[in-house]
Amino acid sequence: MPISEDLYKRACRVIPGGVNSPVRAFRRIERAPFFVTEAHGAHLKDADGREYIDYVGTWGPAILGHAPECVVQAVQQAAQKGLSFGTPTPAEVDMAETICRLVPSIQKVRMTSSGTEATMSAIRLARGFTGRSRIIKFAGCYHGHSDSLLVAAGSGALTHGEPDSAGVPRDVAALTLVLPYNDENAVRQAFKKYRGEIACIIVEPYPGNAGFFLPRPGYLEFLRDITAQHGALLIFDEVMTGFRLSPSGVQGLHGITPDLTTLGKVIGGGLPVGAFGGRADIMDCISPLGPVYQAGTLSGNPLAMAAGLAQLRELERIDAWSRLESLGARLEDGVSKILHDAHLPYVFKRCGSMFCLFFTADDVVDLQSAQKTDFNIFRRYFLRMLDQGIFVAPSPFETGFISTAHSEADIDATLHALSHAL
Ligand code: HOZ
Repeated sequence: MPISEDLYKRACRVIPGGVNSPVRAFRRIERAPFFVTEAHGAHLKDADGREYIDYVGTWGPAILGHAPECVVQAVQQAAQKGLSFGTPTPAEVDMAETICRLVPSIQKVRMTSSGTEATMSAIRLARGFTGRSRIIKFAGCYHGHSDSLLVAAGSGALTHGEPDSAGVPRDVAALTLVLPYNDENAVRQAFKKYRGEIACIIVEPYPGNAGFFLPRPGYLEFLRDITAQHGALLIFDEVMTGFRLSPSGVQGLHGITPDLTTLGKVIGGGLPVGAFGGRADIMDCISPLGPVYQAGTLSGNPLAMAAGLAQLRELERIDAWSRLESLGARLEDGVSKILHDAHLPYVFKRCGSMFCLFFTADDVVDLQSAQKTDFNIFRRYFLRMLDQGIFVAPSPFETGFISTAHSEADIDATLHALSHAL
């Protein structure tokens, strides 16, 4: 029996569904997942010795590819000096200064250990700052798995059919207003109906957890204006897009200043990290300066800070964003030609190194249109790509990620596989 299959059997006995995060399961594909033993650059190796060109990139953070030397060395050096101190450390000051320099809307920032903690804390802060309870989120956006945000959620919750998780009290969920993304009128109506009650809008500015799609021209600017008009905060969840789509994320591409921003993944360089930050007057409401409580023993952990700082420095040093754009454009050109010749309905969405291939004829602008993607075609495509050594996420509702470690030859091999996968 292949080693991965055996591991999966053992895992299923002791881990729910055999996985520690639902997105890793291949349940909807009706297959056992493969178990990875090592990863370098753009390539994964599984327990059976099979190799894959990887477009999951540990769901975003592997922007320099897996185990980049500069990050591994930084972690090794930090580990020599201690693993966790539970006190302030110099590295977390360096990290905060780096984030504030790269993302001008962030005047102060607090580190967490995951994106979920970052978004959960940002919501609490928005409520504490405004004294209001209701929040707006958009259908299909995923902001981690805290109660207030597991409503019409994307990512694994959508893939496995539980976008409104059991266990979230109805009264908590009722405070989360869910609106369709890209629909300005829905937002206007909500602010009219709940005048003075809405603490914030939280949005993935480029949603990447129901596939990947983009805002209509002016939509993000509209969200900025209407929140300001109504005294509500605008929170950009840039856990996936931050430092990936530009040095200052989507907000840098649009010149928008959100009140708060949530970050993660890339600033951990592969170690568990998140952060939230923004306007100093809002951030100063956090304990010990203010009444909003937020904490974490491992927040600002020295290993994670060392890894994240090494990754951010390297991204700047090599100007990673132009390289990522050129690889993304190469993939997009090739996909367009192949899909056109295959006479299959498709929509390919991409910005820089984030992409998604939908199998639908209609444009994808929100959750509803994303859900028109043909699952049977997706399943066939996924399995045939996998058999040829190409790993894309096992769900039509996830984003593909390219790293600077992908080579032109990797992209061309992927396109070659695609031409045999449809
Ligand atoms: N946002 C990530 C991918 N959609 C979540 C990864 C996970 O849940 O493990």
